[in-house]
Amino acid sequence: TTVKQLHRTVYHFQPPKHWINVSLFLASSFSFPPGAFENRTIDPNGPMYYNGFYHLFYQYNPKGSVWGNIVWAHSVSKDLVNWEPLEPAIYPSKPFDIKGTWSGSATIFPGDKVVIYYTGIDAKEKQLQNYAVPENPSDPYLRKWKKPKEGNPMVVPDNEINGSSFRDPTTAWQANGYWHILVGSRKNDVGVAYLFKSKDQKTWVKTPVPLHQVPGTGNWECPDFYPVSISGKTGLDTSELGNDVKHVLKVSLDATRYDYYTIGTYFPDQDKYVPDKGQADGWDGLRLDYGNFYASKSFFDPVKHRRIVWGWSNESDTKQDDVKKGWAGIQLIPRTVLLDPSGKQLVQWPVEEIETLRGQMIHKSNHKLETGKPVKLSQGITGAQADVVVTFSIPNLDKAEPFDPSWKDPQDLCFKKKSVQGAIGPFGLMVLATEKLEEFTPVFFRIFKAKDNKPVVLMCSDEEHSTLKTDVYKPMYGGFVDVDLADKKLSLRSLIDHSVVESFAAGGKTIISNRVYPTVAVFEMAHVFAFNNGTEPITLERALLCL
Ligand code: DQQ
Repeated sequence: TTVKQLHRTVYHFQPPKHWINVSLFLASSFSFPPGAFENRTIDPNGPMYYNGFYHLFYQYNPKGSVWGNIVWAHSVSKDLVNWEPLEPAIYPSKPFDIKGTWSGSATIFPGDKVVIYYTGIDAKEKQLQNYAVPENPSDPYLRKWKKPKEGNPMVVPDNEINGSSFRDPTTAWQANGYWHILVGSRKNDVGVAYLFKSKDQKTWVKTPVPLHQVPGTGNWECPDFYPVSISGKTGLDTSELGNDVKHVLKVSLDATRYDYYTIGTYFPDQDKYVPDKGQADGWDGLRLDYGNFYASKSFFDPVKHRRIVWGWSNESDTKQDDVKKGWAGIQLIPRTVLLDPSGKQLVQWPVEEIETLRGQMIHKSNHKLETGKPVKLSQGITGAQADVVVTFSIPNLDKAEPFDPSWKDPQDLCFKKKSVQGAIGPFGLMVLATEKLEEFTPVFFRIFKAKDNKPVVLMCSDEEHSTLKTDVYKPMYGGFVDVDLADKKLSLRSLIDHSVVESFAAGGKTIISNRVYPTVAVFEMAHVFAFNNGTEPITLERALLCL
């Protein structure tokens, strides 16, 4: 017997099947033998560009689709679209990592010297930081890695450090004559990013005070610390400093399983990072993605001078079905990351290479969206794999409902307004939708008006009707979109791929990623609609559907 794969993604990274130059139009209902994808991918590790190849490592269980037996699986690509799987690069083999090789990062030191820092779990379940280097640096694939005796384990937890929450070393950066790395941790409920300094990249000394710590946030996993350019449109290498530079500190909060970041100033001479005024530090902070996205990691791509961030999206299907499907976890489409001109947040956008997958295109323009009358965009084709780009124009902002300043949490607000018709919105897209809307995943906006008449834009996505399955986690997600709507336009791009929807509002200011498991809205039965359920008219100014 074979398992019909309704939900396996086609152009999102999954091991070991790689997607080879497929057009997004690959709608046939293919089947895989059971056990063919016995695996689970989680955190992206050590992404880098080296010697002609992009490398992606990831936390991987080669033995099953639940967490365990963690190794660093390894794939390479020339274009971030077509991936070639290689054998695992790092796996338990030494006393300092015998119980697991957990997350970490790659650094390319001057002279093209590649080093991987990762967390090893020793026989006593203690978390240690180790390093690995290529066995043969001239092998362009960097297939084999060794863990030199000298200098390993590299950093062991001292008395102050909680040895069971001490992991995920960052890429190293240089400042003030030293190399630096962060390691995520906690002191009771205080989230901590420990800072270590080194002259020789091997012997590391902890600074007296951590680079940053925030009470009440719990364990910090997978920290990421990097510069962004204030005035430029290109990404920066990890050691860039200067007047035109701000820094980003991202941490993955174990307690909520979301990736939060702040923008701030790094003071290398004081070993200190201070978030800018107005940047919420902790659970109320900005998120890289307001949906299913965790343990992200960025790297600098020297070829296209961009910083790229990778994030992992977990299944929200039942464990049982994960095992039945034989795979679990995907990597979301890598995104370029830049500082927004406001200086107050980041903007992320799918790497341009993904557009090479675009095949058939359907255009629609200037379409009035009448209240309660959805417009089908995927006429005569499947919407199970698509790249949808739409721009809405909002003729009448005056009619927007007043915004209550006590509405702080966007996700709560999406809930609160769930069955309330608004004036401006809800309007947006319904994706992975059946003709008669038995199943659909809406991604939509509601617009309010603040006291000063400025618009407040809320983005929501509601998984309640995403599947007829009852035992699946179907959250509501929400985020605010910081735009002034001066031109009365709001854009939305959704990347749809069977069980994943990644939606980018206003050019990448706010992002929500969903994992959904339709049972009828599959393959050629899956459609894309634009809709407006608010009382005020909205125009679908432009829609582009690429399959
Ligand atoms: N997953 C890894 C850890 C990391 C966590 C273990 C985040 O290193 O803290 O597989 O998902």
